[in-house]
Amino acid sequence: MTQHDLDVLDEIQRRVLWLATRIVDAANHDRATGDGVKVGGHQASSASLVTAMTALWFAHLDAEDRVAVKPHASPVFHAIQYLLGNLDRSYLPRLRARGGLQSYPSRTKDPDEVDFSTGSVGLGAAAPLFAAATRRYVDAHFGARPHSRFVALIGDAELDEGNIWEAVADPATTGLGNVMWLVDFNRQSLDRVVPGIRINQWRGQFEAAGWHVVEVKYGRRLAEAYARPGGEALRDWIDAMPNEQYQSLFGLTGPALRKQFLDGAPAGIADLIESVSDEDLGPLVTDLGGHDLQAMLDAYAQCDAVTDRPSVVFAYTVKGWGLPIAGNPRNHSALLSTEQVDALRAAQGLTSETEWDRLDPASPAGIRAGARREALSRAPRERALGVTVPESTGVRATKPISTQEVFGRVLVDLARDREVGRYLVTTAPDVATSTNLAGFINKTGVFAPTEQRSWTEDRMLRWTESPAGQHIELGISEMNLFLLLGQLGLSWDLSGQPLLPVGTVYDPFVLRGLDAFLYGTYSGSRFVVAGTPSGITLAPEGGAHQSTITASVGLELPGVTFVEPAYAATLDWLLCDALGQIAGGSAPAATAAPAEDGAYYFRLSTRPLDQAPFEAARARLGDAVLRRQVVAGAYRLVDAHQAYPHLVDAPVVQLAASGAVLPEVLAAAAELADEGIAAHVVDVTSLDRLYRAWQRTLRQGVRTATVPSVPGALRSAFADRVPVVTVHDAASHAMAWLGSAVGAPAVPLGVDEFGQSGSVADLYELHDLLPGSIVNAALAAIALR
Ligand SMILES: Cc1ncc(C[n+]2csc(CCOP(=O)(O)OP(=O)(O)O)c2C)c(N)n1
Ligand SMILES: [Mg+2]
Repeated sequence: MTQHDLDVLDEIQRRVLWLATRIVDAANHDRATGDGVKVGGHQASSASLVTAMTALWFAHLDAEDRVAVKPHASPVFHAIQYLLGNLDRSYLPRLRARGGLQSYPSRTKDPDEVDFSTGSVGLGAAAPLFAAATRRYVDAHFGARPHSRFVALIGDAELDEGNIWEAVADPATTGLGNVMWLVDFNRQSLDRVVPGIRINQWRGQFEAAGWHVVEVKYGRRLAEAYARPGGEALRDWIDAMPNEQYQSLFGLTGPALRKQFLDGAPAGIADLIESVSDEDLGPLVTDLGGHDLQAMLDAYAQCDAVTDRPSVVFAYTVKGWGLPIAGNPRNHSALLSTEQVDALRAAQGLTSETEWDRLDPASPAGIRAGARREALSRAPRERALGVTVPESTGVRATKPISTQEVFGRVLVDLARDREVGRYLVTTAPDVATSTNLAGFINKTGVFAPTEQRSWTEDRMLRWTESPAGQHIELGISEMNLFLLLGQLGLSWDLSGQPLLPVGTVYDPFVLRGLDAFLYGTYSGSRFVVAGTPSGITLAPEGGAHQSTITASVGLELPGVTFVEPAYAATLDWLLCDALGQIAGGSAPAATAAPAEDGAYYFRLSTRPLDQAPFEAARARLGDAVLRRQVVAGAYRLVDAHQAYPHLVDAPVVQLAASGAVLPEVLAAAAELADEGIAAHVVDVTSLDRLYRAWQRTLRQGVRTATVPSVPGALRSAFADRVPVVTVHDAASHAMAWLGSAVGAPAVPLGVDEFGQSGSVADLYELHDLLPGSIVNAALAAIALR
């Protein structure tokens, strides 16, 4: 770069710093929220990345590159988008306001184009790595896309998050030469100056994982001082200085700064800086590479040159760079005073009339911005896959079968489908075989970037690894599972190829990856995940492997549709429907519900269930009606009045249940019939869809001050105002609301304590899930009426 170009970039970065600072300032000082809650924002964390980000957007990135921006630098991102002409000026004073700029970059909520959402530190950092792994998969299966670089801008304290190291260590992310992480190495976290000197540890960890490491430590001024006679000693002293001492220099000037700098220094250092004036000493000793545009551009070029492994750049920066709060250990959430903002505005040559202006389009800076806008503009991407997923694979089971087994079979069947098969991609954190993906893997193989020789022959499981494989195996990291699923589900956008991603995980360990699950769905990703096996029905495995709260989690997660089928055909219909929706098909006509725009969570079991009761319901209702009800969330598995016509005038109760416990519920209904009570049995296939349907009508009533109706999905399966017993191999709370929904007392049965090892019958007995308890619960529900 010529000096002229660097001067232009410098002018741009000064404007970026101003806008980012003022965006936060305006949020806090120009708007009255009237609620007494501090608005907040991060001027210091933003300033820290101004140089690196200016260099990226105004001199390095291409249109196809994708960047994750650390959460607290969102004002810098928006300032840059504004200067590029991609964001309307009206948004600038609206950081953290409803409908305005989000506090942290959001794919789904920000007005400008955000590649990766960030916020929960660590996740946004790892996301581009999994996006790059997804691109490698897409290129191998569908032909090479235009080259992209996947960049993450991350805070140095983010490296404390374990998920970072899980991502770096996983074999699925090795060798990704188009990845660059840029660590904003300001040596400060939220609370404190990060103790000691950690760079050597970080470097060692990255290098051990096969990464290329670049350090951008010093700026030009210090580099020149080091080049002078004796300069090496100066460098050694600064290198050896603990973070705490180095950071303390930022608050000092004059003789006090000199004294602090020399505290503990070996003999001779004082002489080396004797000729540096008090005025120049501060700028010299705090001259770090992360604020040197040329040094940053050189570092990016070094990363581009290494194409066989990911790169990480440690850019030494100053938190609060260019602001009066620079380097202050307490600056994380500090806001400049109005006077300080006024001074900064004046120093920019701006006034309150011109403060939000874009760069003058006729100036060299404005011309560069215009050219960069052109260079970075992207073609629109298509989200829909444009294939038709069948409504059913026609899976049939004559013998008792578990939902986990049916899940595996349906996937194998879909893999054979000419249209759909090639878009399926599965992934699991070392539980592919124990969650019944073996059939799919036998059929499609395991993905590896290059052909791998197989050393063993196993007729039951052909673990053939090649670029054609459609299963991506991960190490045991549920974080990585959900991060990868999240990126596979955004492949249409980030890699120009929609996919049908399916992941499996032991249900209790969904919680282990929960924040990454949320991250994916908050980012608008669409995928299927099966939590299997689940509940205390996984009886012998004991309390550490039995999930109880996951049904509630699935029900409550926004952007996720939770389903828990019990019978083969119901799983088949629900899974085909879910994949159909992800492929961009229409919403289930039956429910007249709005199209679901999110992921699907299937909670499954290894308990084989007799399919005969379902076949009886099928004979009674017919496939078309039954399928519609199953997809909408519930159907009447046993209609007591049809099954026991003599009970037509008997007291009525309804037993609602999901999943593995249905045999006990059916047995209870039979016992109740013997006692002269008519018990309908409702198989709740999607608690989530039922709840949403109910909520929709309630909210409609609330918003229009009218009496809510009973939604169709509930009406077709449940009897109005008839007492309910809910039975679930999950926390009893998840289904307890059904009583309210049907307008009758409810007795919720479920698992509200940790489980233990035993047989299914042992544990069902312990948790009141055996038919006898269900019968008693039914009598109680009737009595409560
Ligand atoms: C998972 C998570 N935990 C905690 C926080 C709160 N938090 C936000 S920023 C931050 C410190 C970040 O320090 P660093 O990564 O060094 O960023 P910078 O110094 O650039 O602000 C913390 C603890 C968060 N956003 N996410
Ligand atoms: Mg930091």
